[in-house]
Amino acid sequence: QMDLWFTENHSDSVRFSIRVDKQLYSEQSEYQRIDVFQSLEFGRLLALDGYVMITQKDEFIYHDMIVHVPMAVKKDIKNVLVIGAGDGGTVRELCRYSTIEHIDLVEIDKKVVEVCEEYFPEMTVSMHDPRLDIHFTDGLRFVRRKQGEYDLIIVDSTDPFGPGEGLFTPEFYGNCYNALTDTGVLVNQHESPFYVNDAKAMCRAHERIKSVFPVCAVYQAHIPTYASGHWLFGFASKGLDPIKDLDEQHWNSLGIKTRYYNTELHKGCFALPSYVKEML
Ligand code: AG3
Repeated sequence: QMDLWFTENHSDSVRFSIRVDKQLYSEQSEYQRIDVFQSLEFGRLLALDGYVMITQKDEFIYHDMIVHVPMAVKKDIKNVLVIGAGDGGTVRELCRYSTIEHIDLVEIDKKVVEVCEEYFPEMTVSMHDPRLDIHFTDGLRFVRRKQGEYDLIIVDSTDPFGPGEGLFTPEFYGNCYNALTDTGVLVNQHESPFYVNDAKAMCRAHERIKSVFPVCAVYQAHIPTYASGHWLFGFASKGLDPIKDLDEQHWNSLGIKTRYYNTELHKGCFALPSYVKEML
């Protein structure tokens, strides 16, 4: 009986381990270390620089929440910019909307896309959708030259160190503001409020977004394989309100079947624990 474990070092004092059957892939790309494991409980697991990015068992939670929340608030979304997200999960959920005409996916690391196409076929199903243009470049640089053209920007990045660092800077958020239409929405993965270092990163990112966007809200989801299991997303806009502008009837009429998101949960996920509210 093999006893093989994947361990993520959250910090010097917290580790998170998942028993695995075998390691399927491991390589240092130009940007980061990419690992794929096969596990019993979570199916396949993708880690970048040692941190869990997705597992087959719980990726639906993250991708439902990063895509369907903004899509239900603004129903005429046509042009979308996605930054990071090389695993394909976010694009897969976006492509379920026939109203979307075009998606620019900006992923810095081509290797992530290649590895996921091989090991996570259920996540990369839409990576060849005719509406999708993939750009292998730095998202920070890509948004600089964009002006009022996107209805939605989704920042599906790694944590604020390593290749993802630039996607948490004031400059980046300012450029996202400029790249959005007047009714545009920015959604980002907002880190976790629980462990000290994650909470610091979360607060810093939130402060910076708040200094650029008039409407800023934070919503939560339970993601078992991310640090502490309590993960946040940021919703920012030039005016649209994440709850008041939700059109439940409209979204439900689309007939998009989801395993985590629903419009009841949409209203609930913006209600935050008191200790989190105090941090914002
Ligand atoms: N994006 C990474 C979210 C942050 C994970 N951080 C962590 N585990 N410390 C996930 C990519 C899914 N498309």
